[in-house]
Amino acid sequence: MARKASTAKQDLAPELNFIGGRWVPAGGGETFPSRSPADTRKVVGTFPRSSAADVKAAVAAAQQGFAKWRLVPAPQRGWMLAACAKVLRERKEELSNLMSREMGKPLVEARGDVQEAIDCADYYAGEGRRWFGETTHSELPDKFAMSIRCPIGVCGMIAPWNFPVAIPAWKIFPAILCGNAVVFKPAEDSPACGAAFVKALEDAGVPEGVVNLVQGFGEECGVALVAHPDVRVISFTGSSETGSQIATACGKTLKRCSLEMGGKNAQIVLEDADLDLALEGALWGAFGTAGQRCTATSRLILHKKIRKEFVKRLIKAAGQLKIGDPLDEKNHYGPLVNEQQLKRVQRYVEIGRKDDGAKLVLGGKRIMAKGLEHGYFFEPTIFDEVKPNMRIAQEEIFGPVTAAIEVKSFEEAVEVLNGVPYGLSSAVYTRDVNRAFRAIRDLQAGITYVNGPTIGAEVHLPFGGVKNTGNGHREAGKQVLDIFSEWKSVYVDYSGRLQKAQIDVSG
Ligand code: UN1
Repeated sequence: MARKASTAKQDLAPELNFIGGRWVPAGGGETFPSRSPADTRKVVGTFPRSSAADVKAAVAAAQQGFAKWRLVPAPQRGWMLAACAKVLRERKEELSNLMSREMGKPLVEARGDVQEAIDCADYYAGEGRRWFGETTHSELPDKFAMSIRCPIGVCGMIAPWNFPVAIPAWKIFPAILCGNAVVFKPAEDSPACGAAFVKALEDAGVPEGVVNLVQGFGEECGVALVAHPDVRVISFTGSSETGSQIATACGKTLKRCSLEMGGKNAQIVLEDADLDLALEGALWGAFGTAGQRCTATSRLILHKKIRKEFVKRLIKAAGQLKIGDPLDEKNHYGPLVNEQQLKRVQRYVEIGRKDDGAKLVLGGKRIMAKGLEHGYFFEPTIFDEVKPNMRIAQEEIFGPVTAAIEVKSFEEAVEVLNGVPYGLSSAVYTRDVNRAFRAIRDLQAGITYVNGPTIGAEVHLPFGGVKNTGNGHREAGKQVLDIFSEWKSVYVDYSGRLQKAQIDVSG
């Protein structure tokens, strides 16, 4: 394989793979372009189109990296994360700018994305000194017992484009804190962000082989990563369909697999809610990031006493949102990420209008205004009089589309919120503390907000969902350490004789 020397430090996002501490092209020499969704004539960069052979090389490099890294004391691994936080902080503006150009989220949100990665590095840097196990008493005399966390090996990270720095950070920082090595495949819609993130880690001093990067497409290199026998853990964020295929493949090679998938999140607004607050929450939750968050508010469950008023005010406020160039700070949101997403959103608008028979009360169209016609911009879209079983109220759309559903009571609101196959985020707006706590107890979701929108999870709390949203794991928080480490129980017998557990002591 022709190998280029490592790139200069000032190169923000090298257009190469990163394997064993070197920036290299794909073995087959193939490439693919990353285009700006705000103007597809603009190419952000050209990245390696990797194959199974590249994955093999990256896994081999990761195994070598792992052999040394696992022996570095956890607090020192934490220091490395502190160094990563510093470099990310220094590059925040450049990274945010690149992100807005590459995947289209507005600059202010791109800064938030990079900040989430910085927060993550800071948090897990501290966890390096809290890599605790437990000590306990043996049932036998002169015997010591404890449990310790151990690294696992090579972890494959398959990340989405919608949080192209934050989500890789959620996955990679805790994994390497636990002493593992990583092969990271960014989404094909955000390769530049993936490369820039890995470059920051390299420049922070992460040793060679510990973090490896393979660019390309799911079918060509993602599948190979999942199938590789030396990869012990797969962490995936994306659609439930792909997640299910990954879980099946991981089952065959008995890999641990952590899946973070779809959502159909709802905000409940009860009749006693502060409507101004609920309105701001709905606007941000439904249309922030053009609705392209797995936590986005794609349903509004509204008490019948306030539905008409709330929808009227939402139409007015959403109608005033500015959509356009994500680098222009006056705009509220930018384009959808690609043509496929645009078509998906258009298809769901048709389904909502025709098949479902819901009432389209705002938007519903691609924006073709002058200057925006080369991008995938879409109007803020609201459906009213939606019934809970309609497809637009059941299936994930991933765009600036929300569906208003009327309910008669708190109990019905809970039932409607729970009546979908997903369970990631949920929100309830009420001034009644009793109903707030009942919602916390009864809503089937991994996250519940009281008087706040469905988006905006913080890195030191567990993140994930129930039902088809996940497979029982949680990212972020200290809970993610259970994905990236193995527990070992240790017994030290200092009696100098054979002691038989369950036999020498009987109750
Ligand atoms: C995602 O969309 O996959 O809670 C993650 C939020 C963000 C993370 C979203 N902090 O909205």
